Amino acid sequence: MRLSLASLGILAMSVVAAPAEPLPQADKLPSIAEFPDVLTMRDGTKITTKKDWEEKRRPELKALFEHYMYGKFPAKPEKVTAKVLFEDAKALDGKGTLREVEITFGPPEWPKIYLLVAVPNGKTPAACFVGPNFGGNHLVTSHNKVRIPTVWVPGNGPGVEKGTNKATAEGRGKQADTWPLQQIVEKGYAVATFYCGDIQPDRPNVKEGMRATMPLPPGELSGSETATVMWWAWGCHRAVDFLVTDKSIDPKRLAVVGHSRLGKTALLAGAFDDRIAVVIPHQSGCGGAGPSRSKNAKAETVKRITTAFPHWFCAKFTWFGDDTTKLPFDQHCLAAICAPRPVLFTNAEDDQWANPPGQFDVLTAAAPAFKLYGDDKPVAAKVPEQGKLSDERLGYFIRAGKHAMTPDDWKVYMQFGDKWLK
Ligand code: GTR
Repeated sequence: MRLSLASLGILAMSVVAAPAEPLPQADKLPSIAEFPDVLTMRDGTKITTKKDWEEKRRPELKALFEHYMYGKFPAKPEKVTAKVLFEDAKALDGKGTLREVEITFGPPEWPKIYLLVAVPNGKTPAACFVGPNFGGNHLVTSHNKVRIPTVWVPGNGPGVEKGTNKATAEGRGKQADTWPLQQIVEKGYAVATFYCGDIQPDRPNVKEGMRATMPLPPGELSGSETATVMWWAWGCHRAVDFLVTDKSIDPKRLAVVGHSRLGKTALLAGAFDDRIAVVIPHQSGCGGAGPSRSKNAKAETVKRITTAFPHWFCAKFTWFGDDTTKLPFDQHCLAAICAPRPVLFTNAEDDQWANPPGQFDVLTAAAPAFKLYGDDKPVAAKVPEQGKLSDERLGYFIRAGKHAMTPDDWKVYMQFGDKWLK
């Protein structure tokens, strides 16, 4: 089956306005010690209406994030096509239909996405969680028809032969807990995931993935070129291109989910694509839901992340490693761009590296944008107790335990979905 999505005219992406004049270097930016006010434009104008927010401040913020942090938001592909590689209507103990879809969106040499989609039998069209995974679809199910990635995968993943960075069938089902397909379809939700490395392998200095389509010498990112987290987010949008045409999915009820570096991705993907109804970055930390102006000494810093993972962000973000007060935004502005769509930050107590208390501050500072849409109490007054979901429009959850995405975390995503996606 081949579907032409572009012909359906559904690729409406948000438009990013170019700033009126060139944006300055970090040393020419004012120092702002606390989070910059989300409703104040760079020129000092206060935003008080939804209209001005959507027409002025929101595009300004998007342009700033592109320029200084994630790099350019790539244009939408002219044509997106989908081919179902296999379908099993009796998968997941007969509870769901499992299929894998090859999504093509460029010339033949460009990467493709392989989207694994599980849909609850008899309960369609269903709300759907979508997001990238760390090492391949084959890791999240032992179904033997699921494709094994042929591109570079992280060497420490299950079933990867030492020193090869090649995925093998040994890995099948070894990370089924991270995307618990059956648990999700049993609750009446659909779920869709793809290997992030199919769009951009998680390593710097190699001309591969979407980076190979850019006119750059290998590894060279000098300014605001599209960085890896942005490519992953853009990949989520290509998955959405398909999902909104799939009859078994409700296109109005899509939630993006991701863990850690892929949680950073989920937040960015939600901010830059209004087709996504709910945004769930899990333990995403610095560069995601965690503030750059961090007050938590145990949390990852901009300096550290841009040193250890320079390719995740555009080169200009390194300017702010020694002085985050120069940033003309903080991560509350990214959450605010999602308004009025619900956003849930989920965390774990032992994962201070991801800065759970700082993430709550980010939600609080994003609230004024949500209030413009008439929600007078978009965020809880204080951090909820451990294990208890605060399900406001700017939701928050923290549990005991470590850095991981678990079946219990999925229960929380679905609890939030029961409120905001039903
Ligand atoms: C860490 C990184 C974090 C987080 C994490 C992950 O090494 O410092 O920002 O993204 O990796 O993705 O698991």
